[in-house]
Amino acid sequence: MKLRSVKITPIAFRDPPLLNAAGIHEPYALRSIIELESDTGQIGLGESYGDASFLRLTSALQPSLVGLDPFDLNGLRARVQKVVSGTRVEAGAEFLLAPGTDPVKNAQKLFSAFEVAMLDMQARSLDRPLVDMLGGRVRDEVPFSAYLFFKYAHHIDADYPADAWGETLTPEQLVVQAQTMVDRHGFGSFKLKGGVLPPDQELASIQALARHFPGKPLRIDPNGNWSLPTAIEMGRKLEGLLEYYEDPCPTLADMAELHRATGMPLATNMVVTDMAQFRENVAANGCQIILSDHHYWGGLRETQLLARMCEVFGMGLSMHSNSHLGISLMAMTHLAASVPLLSYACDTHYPWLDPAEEVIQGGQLRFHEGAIVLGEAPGLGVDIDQDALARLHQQFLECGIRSRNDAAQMRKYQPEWGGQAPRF
Ligand code: GKR
Ligand code: MG
Repeated sequence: MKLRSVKITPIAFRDPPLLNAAGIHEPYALRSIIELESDTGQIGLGESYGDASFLRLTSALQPSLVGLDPFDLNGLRARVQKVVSGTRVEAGAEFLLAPGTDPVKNAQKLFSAFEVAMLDMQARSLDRPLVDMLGGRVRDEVPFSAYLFFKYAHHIDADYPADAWGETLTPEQLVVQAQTMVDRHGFGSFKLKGGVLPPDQELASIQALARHFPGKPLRIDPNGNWSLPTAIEMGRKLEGLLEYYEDPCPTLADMAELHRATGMPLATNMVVTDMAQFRENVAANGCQIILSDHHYWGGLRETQLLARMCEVFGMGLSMHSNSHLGISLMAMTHLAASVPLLSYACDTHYPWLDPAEEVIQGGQLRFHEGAIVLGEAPGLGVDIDQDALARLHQQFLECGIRSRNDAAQMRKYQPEWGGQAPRF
């Protein structure tokens, strides 16, 4: 079996005005959809970043993949290395919320995007679920948490009607948002995207969640937007309320100091994003929980390796997420189902997806009591809706966004927005 065609389609989908440390989401989020086809008619699917610099890399790689055996992942790696070493590293986004926007991760991002599609093809050719290419499942259901955001009611500049969620800027509104997530999807734990409002208002929001959902695990993630003194002060006030405290301050040294000062379990998807940082983290004992993301950790198998490393060093593991569609959700699910150590429910932005914007056949995937249940369908278990893909590609061509920039978007609301971190 050889790859006969490699198609990469950039798409844009509607994204709500969610607030974060960098600013605010733009009206459209970008992704790329990868479709491989073999000379035997087998397909393989992938989903990854859709910003201009990533698309340049995928286009550079594309011709060298035709003729490759889909089982030859080392062949993929060699081709990725060739493309990445010949590419000038472009400046990253103004404010890095996650390494997904960091060009330093080009090789890992590029390999991962195509590794998933090749594993999907391998699995389909064997009529097995993708998880079987990863050693088989250790669980049938992968739990996700409700990912809560402060948000505005509508975008300042969208060419479509406001979403149905409305505004969330107060603890009361946040509880309503959380309850809606539970009613719709059955989530049993909650993550609040913080670093947005003054810290005491975010504390009040966590306290309101704790009152409304007694005993349910809670987390807050200020994306490094709190200084060390603020993070220590807030940590003391949050004492007993959190299952973990995610990336409150921006550096590994700060996280280590915070852990020494508070003893709280700290999680990260910002200061441990590769094995070199993993090693530094072990030495510093900065973070005790690593939030993996196969899109920038170098693929599904590299993330399994990370999981093993976490086990060896007695750390916890869960998953980070950016705005994404169902192909990514299923890749995360197959991976998480294969990993013995999955200490916490995974993050996902998926509930924020407008159901009309999904690219897979049958529409949006459903959570069952907060989990995605893994079936027996071959590969990732999803197929592309070609009409939806064409529509979302057209939306990409027309939306005008080519690289995510939450700070520039925020300046449309607040022209003086600086975006420096830590802000509090
Ligand atoms: O999409 O606003 C967002 C998130 O803040 C995202 O960019 C982060 O990467 O979800 C992320 C996180 O956990 O840090
Ligand atoms: Mg995070």
